[in-house]
Amino acid sequence: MTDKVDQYYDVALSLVKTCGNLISEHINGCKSFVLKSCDIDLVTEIDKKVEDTLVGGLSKAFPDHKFIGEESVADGTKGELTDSPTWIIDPVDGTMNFVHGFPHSSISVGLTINKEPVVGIIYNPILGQMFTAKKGQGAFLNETQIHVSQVKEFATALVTFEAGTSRDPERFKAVLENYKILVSKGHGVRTLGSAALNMAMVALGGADAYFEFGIHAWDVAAGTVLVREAGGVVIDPAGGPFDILSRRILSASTMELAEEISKNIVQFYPERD
Ligand code: LIP
Repeated sequence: MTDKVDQYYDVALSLVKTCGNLISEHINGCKSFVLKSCDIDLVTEIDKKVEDTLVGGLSKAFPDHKFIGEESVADGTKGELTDSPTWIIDPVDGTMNFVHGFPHSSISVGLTINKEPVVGIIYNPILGQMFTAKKGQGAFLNETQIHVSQVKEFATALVTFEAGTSRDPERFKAVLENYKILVSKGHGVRTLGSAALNMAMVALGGADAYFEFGIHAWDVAAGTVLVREAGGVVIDPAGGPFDILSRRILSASTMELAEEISKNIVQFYPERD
């Protein structure tokens, strides 16, 4: 199995590097975009070009593999998670950042086999940050191994958190409540605008936890492998096992920290994917 995963990873990594040029060549200058679910949920032609390139290259190399891509799902393709090798792709994670030229956007490519995340690639081509991980083989930033921090207490944790891209009033109420909790109980809050890069910061040990309600599988599939391979944990924000289709996630450097954050935050339950 490891040999096969290595082969899958090698093809995906080469395609991600190629697609990185599409993002870095267009990060500056005004970019046209289309609205999706609301006025802060955007998509650009670059999102679609990156996804088409990744899906085209991977399906040519591995015809029996399945795909769940953010923009193909947005265009109506049903994304079904089965036991088959399934590529879960966010072509530009942090599209709002990309549109504004804020240099924190990433290509996020995860692979599941038997519904288990086994490969994660998160690439910010603007800053030259290539985060990679394969199950059982460690986590890396630009080929240097990385590890989570050893922070165990909420009071000394730097937590990444997002306002999100939906205007749902109930979700937004939980966001504001949790922001107050984070500011009053933790060391600090950071918002990168990209779930994948937030998780990469946890894997790097630069942040100690990340949680969010409303994300999709493509935002977090790659980051889940990266955090776990860096020695961290990924669970449901209420404390149970992580469910990649639940649209809920809590990742942290240690289980102690994850459990303390879980006990302190306000929960929100989006409709599952
Ligand atoms: C974004 C996520 C971010 C979340 C936004 C949005 P996109 O992904 O990375 O964490 O808060 O709502 O989903 O839409 O830029 O690919």
